[in-house]
Amino acid sequence: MYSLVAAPLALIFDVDGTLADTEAAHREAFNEAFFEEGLGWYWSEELYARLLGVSGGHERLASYWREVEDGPPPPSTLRRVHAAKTRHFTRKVGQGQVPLRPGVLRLLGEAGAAGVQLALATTTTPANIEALLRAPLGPGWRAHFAAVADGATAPLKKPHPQVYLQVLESLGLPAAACLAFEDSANGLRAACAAGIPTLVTPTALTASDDFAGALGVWPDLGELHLDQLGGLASP
Ligand code: XBP
Ligand code: MG
Repeated sequence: MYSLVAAPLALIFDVDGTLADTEAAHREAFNEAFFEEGLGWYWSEELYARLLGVSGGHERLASYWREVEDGPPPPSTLRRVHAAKTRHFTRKVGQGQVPLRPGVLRLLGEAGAAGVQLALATTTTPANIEALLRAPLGPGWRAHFAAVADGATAPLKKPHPQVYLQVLESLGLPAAACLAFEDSANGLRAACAAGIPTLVTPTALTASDDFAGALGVWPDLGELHLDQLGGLASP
């Protein structure tokens, strides 16, 4: 059964992997925190691609700890290691090391000019969002977004739909009037569970994910313009 998606009233963007290809910087930051803590761990690209199946850096750490250590992960250690990792990540990203992906800044501008609302729905921390968006959007980046739901507002991480449900409530819009952008299977499942039509732009780390249920899978947003978003066939 296919129905056409009307021109969306709001665009809801995932952050990591969608607005910017940040996971390489996250992985480096995790490894720098592990070295600092003397944990003797090192997450290779291959291992990290598997660990990304767990959304949320804190949850990812706990899951890996249970995999490789005896006994449950000490909460205070998890908090300390994740805080160290966030310091390393925000330093890297704050130096402008991670640019927005192709087409993102243009699409944000087109939406703003057309009065289409913008929102963020992410499992990452507020500090990471701030560090990532200050460089391309300036210190007033938050004003571009009508709603932001993140790891601080939504303890239940993707594929749970909590961040998307929070954004829909803040926007006061029905799911079908919005369009979500994601990079991963967990993110797609979260947006679909909230009933939101979703476009996927995978990264190298998520290219082999299962994107069943997506409106479409694009390499990036470089060729996609706002006026093309209405009329997409939804599954
Ligand atoms: C992707 C995630 C995040 C990042 C790490 O978030 O799962 O956990 O991998 O960031 P998104 P934190 O929903 O934006 O794709 O360590 O801050 O969680
Ligand atoms: Mg993502």
